[in-house]
Amino acid sequence: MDATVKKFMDLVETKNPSEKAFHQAVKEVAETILPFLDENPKYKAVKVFERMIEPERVIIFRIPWIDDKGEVQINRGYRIEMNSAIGPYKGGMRFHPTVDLGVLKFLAFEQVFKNSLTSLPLGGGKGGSDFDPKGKSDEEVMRFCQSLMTELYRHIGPDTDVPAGDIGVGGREIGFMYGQYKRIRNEFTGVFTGKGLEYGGSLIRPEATGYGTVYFAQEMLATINEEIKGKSVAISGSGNVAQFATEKIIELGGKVVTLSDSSGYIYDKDGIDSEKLAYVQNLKNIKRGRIREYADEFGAKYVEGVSRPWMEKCEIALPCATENELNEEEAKALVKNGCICVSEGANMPSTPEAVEVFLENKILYGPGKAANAGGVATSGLEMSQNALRMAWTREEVDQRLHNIMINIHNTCMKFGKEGDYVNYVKGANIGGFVKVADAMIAQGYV
Ligand code: NDP
Ligand code: 2IT
Repeated sequence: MDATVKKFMDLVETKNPSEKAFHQAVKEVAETILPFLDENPKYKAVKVFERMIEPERVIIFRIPWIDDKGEVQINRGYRIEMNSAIGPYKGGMRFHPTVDLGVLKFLAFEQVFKNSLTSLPLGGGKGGSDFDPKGKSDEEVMRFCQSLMTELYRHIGPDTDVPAGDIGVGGREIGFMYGQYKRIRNEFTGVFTGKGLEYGGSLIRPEATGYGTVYFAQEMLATINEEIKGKSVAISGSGNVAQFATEKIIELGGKVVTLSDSSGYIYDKDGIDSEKLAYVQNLKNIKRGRIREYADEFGAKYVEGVSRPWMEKCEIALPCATENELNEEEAKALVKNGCICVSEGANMPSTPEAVEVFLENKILYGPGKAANAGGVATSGLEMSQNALRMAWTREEVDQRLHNIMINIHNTCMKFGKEGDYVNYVKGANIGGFVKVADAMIAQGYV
């Protein structure tokens, strides 16, 4: 490790012990930002980067609720208000048993750069709970969401902090949290994004992260005169992001051969078509079943206990499940099997060693903070529509989303070009950093 990065990381690790995911996210950014600071001393002198790794505010709270058996349950709630230099805190809520302070700080930190890349006025935040929605009844989820919001309402607002969905938080959970906020505050306002269409949601927001990840892949492929049409695509996950990445790949003439959940993955040599995707959406969103059932229904291969489909042959890989779901060995297998493009729908799905393999082999690699920014960008568009008290058409929102992804790609090209190769990691980190850093300098030591 470079000595400057090591010194910086020693400080981060000492100050934030046992926050491994946060260390990983900061280190990845530090590797490109610290050299950039040496070339641009105006940022270094006022310690902008040192300030950016310190959240503006962290809220941790108790969430008591009663389960269907009448027993008291206690979860922990969080909201990390990371950076508001360029707009209100913005970022999703995650409900998953692995949620802790370090995970949410990594996500909030990434969100600051991602939101800046969208070119919309969005600061960075993230929140959630160690609550596991799996196996809970709708009533239990509602009681939990209401208890969470009974505390969180005092910290958020349409011009302060605007949460949205993430793992384990979809339309159902957002509805319950929004309802409780409105009830307590007596305000009908755009305090959440990802809302239902009936109460202020935006068309295309559910599709946006998956579509955006594919639009970003399209842009990367165009730089080497390639396209999605006719290519085999491996996708992990089968939730919101994976479903709509699949939908867009099908529309563009690619062939999706894998999907997964935390129990295993399916490989369908014939490809997942629209009809099979509709089955997955019903299975996952309505029945809340397991991906194994897809294999039973369509006679595809199912690998139990392996959630990561990366040893299967593909030309494009879209990791759309969770962090660190693609390691060095899997990255090497992807490259060896002819994969030319990795576009990350998930946040930090590739380990640092895997990223190294992609960069060394000079394949197209779009890191999450650029490639999955379409979700939060469309959240920004939902906020604009709420402020205008208007709703744009599906075509209009999709067009704006597409243009934002093209712009993010251009920003990455601008800051990431290394000869013939585009280092999108460097491009996204520096491209995201500059706007936030300039705003922080303009606002003084706050
Ligand atoms: P969902 O909850 O809708 O889906 C998550 C999927 O990933 C499920 O198939 C789930 O399987 C699987 N998964 C989750 N955790 C694990 C794990 N630890 N190991 C293996 N599989 C796992 O979430 P989203 O689709 O919204 O989010 C997916 C990723 O995309 C996350 O990294 C999220 O941060 C990122 N993202 C999401 C955005 C959004 O707008 N929703 C925007 C930008 C990024 P199972 O059902 O078995 O749990
Ligand atoms: O990681 C992310 O960008 C999200 N989960 C979406 C955040 C948002 O506010 O739409």
